[in-house]
Amino acid sequence: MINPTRFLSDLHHLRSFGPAGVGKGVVRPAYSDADVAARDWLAGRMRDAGLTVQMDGMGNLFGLADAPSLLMGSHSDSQPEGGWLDGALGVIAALEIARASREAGGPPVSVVSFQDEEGRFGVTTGSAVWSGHLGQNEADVLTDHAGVALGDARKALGDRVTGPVDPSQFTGFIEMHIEQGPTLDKSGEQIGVVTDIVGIRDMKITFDGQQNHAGTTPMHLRRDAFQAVSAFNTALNDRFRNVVTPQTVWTIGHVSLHPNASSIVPGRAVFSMQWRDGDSDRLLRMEGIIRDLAAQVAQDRGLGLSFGPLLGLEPVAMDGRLRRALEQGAEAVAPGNWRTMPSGALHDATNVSRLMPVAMLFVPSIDGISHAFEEDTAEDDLIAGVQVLERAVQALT
Ligand code: HGY
Ligand code: MN
Ligand code: MN
Ligand code: MN
Repeated sequence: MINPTRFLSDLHHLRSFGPAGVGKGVVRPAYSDADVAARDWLAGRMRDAGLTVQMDGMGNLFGLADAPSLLMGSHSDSQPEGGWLDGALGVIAALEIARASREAGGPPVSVVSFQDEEGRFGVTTGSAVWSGHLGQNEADVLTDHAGVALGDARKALGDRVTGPVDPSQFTGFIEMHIEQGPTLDKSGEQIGVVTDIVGIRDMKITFDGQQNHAGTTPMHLRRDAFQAVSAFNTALNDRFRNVVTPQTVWTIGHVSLHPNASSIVPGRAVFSMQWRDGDSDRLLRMEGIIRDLAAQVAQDRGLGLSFGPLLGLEPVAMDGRLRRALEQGAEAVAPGNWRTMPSGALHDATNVSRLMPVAMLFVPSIDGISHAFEEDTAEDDLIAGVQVLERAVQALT
């Protein structure tokens, strides 16, 4: 039987690594001191649970049960301003299931905390490398917004790295997560069983203009890199209108201006362009529009233009057998009070689906808020989710 007190106690303990303030979220980006310290603590909890600890070169942390086993988990890194449950919930829920199953003489369950799911260096880079979607050499040259290379950042792992972890020992992967959107919170349902996960594209774009004096340079002579970003964004929303659906989303979430001073016409703007949809063809059409429009804006304004590497993941469907086990568990724990739903957020399960069957379970996010310090979920819902996992694991053996 799962132990809700032990589960909640560990979940709150993980929150103490990189705390943003009392009762708030966390600041625990991949390879930060807080992230590495959290992995050390998690490794100890895995050992306490009788699991064999291994860490691969990316910092993906595994607690291994006897093979073959089911793998469960998520990630313990956070966004630069992250909630306390995003990723952490799936890792601690997996730990509780592994412990409970072992105590009851049940099926072996292994646990994982993937590294850099939140994309300090790209898109879900830890599980992307483990699954073979991204080569280690390709990953190592990816840089964060400060220009730090992943290959340098991961040196923070030191001698914790034990070596590669063979995926063939796992029979499937189940990831529990908060929904991170408003659907369950609005409907009042307690559980979401995921049908599929959206696809994503992410690319840095750079406009190079002419840095100049903000007082003396007439407007018509400027080659202002920020004005170009602004014009691009406005025109993009218009150009997308006939291509997108209500489920399509796109975001410019990071802009860096050089030299970023009030009295200087910005000479350079580097910004992130991210877009998501459940249809790969639509993602491709959007890419074409982005590239064409950026080229047009650059040409009209006499600016240089360059694109960074196009990162991305395809949409994926969940495995039918694992999904049915979660659905039966949901009906037993929350009769008539659950639904099936797609995921608009990305998850490590997308990468892991290259290696084995995967499925995902959601619990509600209060007010649909995530990737923000306010992110939270009712305790009853957290526990209900772990109870669904427990039933699913029993049904799968
Ligand atoms: O952005 C995402 O969907 C994920 O939380 N990294
Ligand atoms: Mn997450
Ligand atoms: Mn996230
Ligand atoms: Mn001056």
